[in-house]
Amino acid sequence: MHPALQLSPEITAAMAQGSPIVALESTIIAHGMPYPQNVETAREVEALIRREGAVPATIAVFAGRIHVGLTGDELEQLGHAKQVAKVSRRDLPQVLATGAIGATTVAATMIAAHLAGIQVFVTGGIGGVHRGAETSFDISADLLELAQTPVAVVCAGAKAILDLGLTLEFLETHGVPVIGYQTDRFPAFFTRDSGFPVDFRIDTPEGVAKLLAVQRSLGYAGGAVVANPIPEADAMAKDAIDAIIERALGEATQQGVTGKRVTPFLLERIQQLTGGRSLVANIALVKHNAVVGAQVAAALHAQLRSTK
Ligand code: PSU
Ligand code: MN
Repeated sequence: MHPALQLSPEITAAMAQGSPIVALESTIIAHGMPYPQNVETAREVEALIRREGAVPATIAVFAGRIHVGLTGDELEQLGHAKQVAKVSRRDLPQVLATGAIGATTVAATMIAAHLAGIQVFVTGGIGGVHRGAETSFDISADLLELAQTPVAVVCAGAKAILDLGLTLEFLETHGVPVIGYQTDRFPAFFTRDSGFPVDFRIDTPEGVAKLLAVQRSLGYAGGAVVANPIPEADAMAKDAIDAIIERALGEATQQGVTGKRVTPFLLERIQQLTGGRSLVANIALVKHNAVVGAQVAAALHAQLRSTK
């Protein structure tokens, strides 16, 4: 094991037994949802993954180590966001070097998962190409990580705060397959259809696992996006959420928000402007992703075993 990693007893045991493991990020806890729903959701997501027969590995940085599998106390610390750094690829060496507390983004969680040998990762939504990126150059490091690190990310697509068309173009250029799980359409987080198609539709965990196993066997450097739409019953009305996103984007520009603050600013404003309705949807879709991600991890695990 890499010396920067600190595995929890549960993860150590899971690795020794060869159980399927699912990585989870922590920026969604520290900077993506308010307290206490963030910590409650994190615990519920872990429980759902266990119920599906896999082991959850929530990842964050404490005292110079990357923790893989967190204690209840560590989850609580992350939940009270104030002094928690948002850690993407760029930030990881600095936060490890200083010993600060850090919540890992999709990019940094992929790095940690890969170091630990975990191939499936569940989150809510990935970062992407921001609207206006042709002048701001604001493209999430998540996309570049997907291009270079072999971890599959199960998500509900990406929020329409982004330019989803450009996000998909970027992924195509970098050779990252975007799989629609039981859908032909790329989902837009709160809604089931961004207006863009996915590259490949796959309807079963075994089918997804097969594609991932073949991708691995070809020695590709990068990962994959498994886009799992929010359940119909929890989806939001497109017009309502679009208007709120426009308003939040306008405020970000007006207030000169740039760099790593952009995404957390927009997430918080959307939550405020929807009066918490978006948070309910967010929690529902993350839980759904946890179930699908655990099933994919179990299927991948079974396939890799049978081909050994
Ligand atoms: N999108 C969401 N919820 C989130 C994030 C993105 O709908 O919590 C978080 C994830 O951790 C993601 C990060 O990896 O924001 C992307 O930040 P940036 O755009 O600064 O790369
Ligand atoms: Mn950015």
